[in-house]
Amino acid sequence: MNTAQTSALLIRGGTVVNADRSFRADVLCQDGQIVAVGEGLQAPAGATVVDAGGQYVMPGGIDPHTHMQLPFMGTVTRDDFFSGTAAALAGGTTSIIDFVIPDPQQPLLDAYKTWRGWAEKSCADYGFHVAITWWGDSVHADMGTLVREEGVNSFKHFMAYKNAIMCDDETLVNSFRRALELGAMPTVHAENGELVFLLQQEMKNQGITGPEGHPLSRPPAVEAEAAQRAIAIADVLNVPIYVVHVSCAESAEAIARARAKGQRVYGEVLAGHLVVDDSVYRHPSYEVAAAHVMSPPFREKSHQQALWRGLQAGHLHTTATDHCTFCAEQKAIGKADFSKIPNGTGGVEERLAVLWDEGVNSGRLTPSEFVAVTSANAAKLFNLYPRKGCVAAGADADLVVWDPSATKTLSVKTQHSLGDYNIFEGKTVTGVPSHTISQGRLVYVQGDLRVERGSGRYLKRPPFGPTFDALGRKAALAKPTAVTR
Ligand code: URQ
Ligand code: ZN
Ligand code: ZN
Repeated sequence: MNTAQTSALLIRGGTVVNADRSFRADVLCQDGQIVAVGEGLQAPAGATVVDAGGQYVMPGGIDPHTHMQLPFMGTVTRDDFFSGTAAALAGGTTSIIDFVIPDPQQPLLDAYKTWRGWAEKSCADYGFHVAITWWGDSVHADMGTLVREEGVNSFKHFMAYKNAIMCDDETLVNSFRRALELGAMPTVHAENGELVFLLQQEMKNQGITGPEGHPLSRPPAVEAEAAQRAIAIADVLNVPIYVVHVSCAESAEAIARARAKGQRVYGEVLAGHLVVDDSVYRHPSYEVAAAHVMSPPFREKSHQQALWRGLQAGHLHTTATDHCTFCAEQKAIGKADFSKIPNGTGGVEERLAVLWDEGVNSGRLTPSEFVAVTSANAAKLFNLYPRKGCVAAGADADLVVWDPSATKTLSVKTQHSLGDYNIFEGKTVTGVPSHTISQGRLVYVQGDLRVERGSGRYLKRPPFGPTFDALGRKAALAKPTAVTR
């Protein structure tokens, strides 16, 4: 008998924070769901009671951008779906949306089945965006199957990574139009892959082969061109669009301009891009500089204010991590040629603490805005709301009890990720999870991780229908379908 099916959990004495408001309330969970939110709730016999006095009780974080167990640039990321979701839970994130990335010409459904198999070991709930890396009749057909039968309602397009997974405009146009037909959200990695390729050659021709060449080959203009192009294509086709890892002011401004004229464009910001700058690429140690090679690259510091302003203004909507961890020996693949350094950094465990410390403690975000950008908006945009992303009766019992006065120094020495680097190394934050609850079970308690391999569930995300929700997105016609394992 699964104990989660019978034991109750009462979180008492805390302040509940949802995206719309904060209020004093207890939270009662039973059989994996929140069953009551209110003051003075009684604990049923045998219930576990968590004292949340002086703490916040918030929806578990949703990270809409991770790459666990990703085969990429000749190697595979160090975190698999178990270690990566365990790290997420340790940081208060209770759901991830990862990516199925088919090889060009590989049937989408084949790749989807492979990734579903890999993800079986997850210990937190997970969904998949499916990448469109080529175009053909079978892609058109498989997109329909994925939406109608597999609960995929978002399709990713890499505009970078020429000679690998890069989409040309023909693929973008065909796939965006198909997504609109299906009620799915197209998302883009917006960098002009042709320009990146040419600038990489130019750097190397000038004898620049070290990691310092990485940001030089991907300046903000290369990202902004692709962001503007993707937004323009979406505008002509009248399809919503979600831009992942917006890293620079120019892209944020392009999104703001489009939204100001009523276009449905949504933006995602990585925790890393909010606090790490491009000085890392000039570090004398190859290992340190290479550890920070990810795309789009960490930018000159002034871009960070534009990203914070975007989150505050509401034209950037979600935060993520793009958790994609490679260790030093893997990063060494590019020792003689920076364009071969596997792109990716970690952060799935640190995202909430970094956003709280830099966002709420600084006064940039209210606690409710923190919940919006770490959980609720991702749930709404990818049609998991209100099952996920809010503390309310009927929602999944995915919660984080947040101690706003506890401090922690983020470090590779204490992280749960299997990566061997931490891009937030040495950063001392105030405000960390004291408890994480997943499916109504205590999975993290004051540093003690109590995860169960394979306990995570695949999240089916229905397509959007013809009506609109609070974010201007087409709200789900169908209720989120039952949980499947
Ligand atoms: O581009 C991505 O999002 C994947 C391949 C992770 N790597 C990265 O550098 N962002
Ligand atoms: Zn990307
Ligand atoms: Zn990514």
